[in-house]
Amino acid sequence: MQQPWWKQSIVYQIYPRSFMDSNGDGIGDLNGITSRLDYLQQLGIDVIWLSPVYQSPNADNGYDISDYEAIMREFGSMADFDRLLAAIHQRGMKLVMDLVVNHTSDEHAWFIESRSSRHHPRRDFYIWRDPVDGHEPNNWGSFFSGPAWKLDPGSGQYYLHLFAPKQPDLNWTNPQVRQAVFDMMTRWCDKGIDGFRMDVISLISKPEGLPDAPVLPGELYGTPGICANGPHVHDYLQEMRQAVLRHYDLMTVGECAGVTVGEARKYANADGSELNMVFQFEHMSLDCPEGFKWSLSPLPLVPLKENLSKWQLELDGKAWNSLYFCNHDQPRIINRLGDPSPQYRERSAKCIATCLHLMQGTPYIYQGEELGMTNFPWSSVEEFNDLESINAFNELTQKGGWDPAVIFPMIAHKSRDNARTPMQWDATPQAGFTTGTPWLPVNPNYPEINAAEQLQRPDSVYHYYQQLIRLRHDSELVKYGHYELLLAQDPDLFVYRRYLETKQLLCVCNVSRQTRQFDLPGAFKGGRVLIHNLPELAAERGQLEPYEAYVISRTGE
Ligand code: TEU
Ligand code: CA
Repeated sequence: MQQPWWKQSIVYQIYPRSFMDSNGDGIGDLNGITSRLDYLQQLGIDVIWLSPVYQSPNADNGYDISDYEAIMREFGSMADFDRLLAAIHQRGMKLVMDLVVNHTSDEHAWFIESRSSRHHPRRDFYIWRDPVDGHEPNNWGSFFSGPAWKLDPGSGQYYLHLFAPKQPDLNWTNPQVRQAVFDMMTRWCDKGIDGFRMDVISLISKPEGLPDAPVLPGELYGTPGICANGPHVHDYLQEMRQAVLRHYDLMTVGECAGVTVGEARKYANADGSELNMVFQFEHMSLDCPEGFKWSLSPLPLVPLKENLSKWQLELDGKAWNSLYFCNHDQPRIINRLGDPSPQYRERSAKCIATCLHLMQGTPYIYQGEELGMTNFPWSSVEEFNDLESINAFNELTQKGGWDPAVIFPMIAHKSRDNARTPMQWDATPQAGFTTGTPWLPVNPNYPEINAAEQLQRPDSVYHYYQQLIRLRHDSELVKYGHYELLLAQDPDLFVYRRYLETKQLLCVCNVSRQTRQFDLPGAFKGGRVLIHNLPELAAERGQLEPYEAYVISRTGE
């Protein structure tokens, strides 16, 4: 059976602000991306996902859009965009755009009109409510601290914002809102883009009657997570499929905060009625005990294996997985699951990549992940740009009773800004990202960790990713094989089997600093080693070095 291209693709996410600055203003831009396409082509990726490049006042770095059909001034022009798209297509790659339609910016024309009067025809484009006893209409908090409602003095009503006050939520129950979004999407599709990554699409349908939400431990407000997988979300996505998606050959991935495996089977149903795949969050929450994001606990391997294995098994044949550890909202994975010390940084980066890239699903690589980039050594809250980190620090110290000296390192460890420091291209000043002053500081480790150095060194993390990508492209087994976890309770080893007809492979990763004993199962003795992150060590020697990883294959009768 002919499989769709997005099941055979590896996606590379670009955060445009931090990728490459072409004009020295310290801000990455579209021409900068165009100038680095050869690097991506050489890596071997198929699809580029661009975080938002639309007009935005940048309260949340482009996730607050004031005009869906214009390019952010700092990033360039529509002509620059057209050139970028053409250059991507010329190289046989595809482009997926970020679609942020749970909310707009408060500077979007729709919101300006909506706010202008209770009687404006666009009033109902957003979610307005009267005060209740002089207070917010319910107890919901924002994902970015504080209440999820803001009073508009002009009309005396509150509007809902699950994220920042500058990100008012669209009212998806209004058919005119849906039509306006679908029309906008159609215009982008007609331009020739190849798909959408849909920002917090699981939140667009709010629960009937907007009831109070449970207050999680350590929180001050009801959880906005109550909006996940709401009553009409699947109706809206099916409508979107009919109105827009089915007319084009697209890849669609829904960012689905709060999604369960059961819900994912609907969003990403193999019948093609909604989206192609979702980003789930469960595996990235395992180092957030009781939902407390800022915890310093490491990602625990046994629950991580259990979780990823559940998704592998329960979506197989019914939906399709996305595979990711890194994006612009997540701190660097080496600092969560690997070891950033010089001794093990590269080896653990390769080990973690092996765990992920041998699974069934579409892998996502976030810029710099292919170099083993690490968290930034933050020393004060003034260095942060991200509103989530800044607001959390202020709220937790001012209202939450936290000692700043205790909470600061926790926020520094999990801050989204860790992923947003500039891409490290070479060892020249500012890592070759800009000739000016970068909008966020470059990680001081750029003289050791940078693309130029890794491109000329055959055993670099970059070349290991290149090999993992090639492995998937060349193998039906890697792409479509079934999955079975072995040694589920082992606290150090992540070992799984993939099988398809008579072919099978074993992925063996020691995700620890321990040297471990490991006997290769008999069926794989004499098998072919497909990839190995240590040179010249026999897979059959009965032992695994710290962070050693390899994949071995076997074709049976
Ligand atoms: O993120 C939504 C989301 O649920 C979280 O990952 C969020 O970033 C935060 O960590 C909640 O505590 C998406 C985008 O990826 C993110 O960059 C945006 O800030 C957000 O939506 C709002 O558009
Ligand atoms: Ca620039």
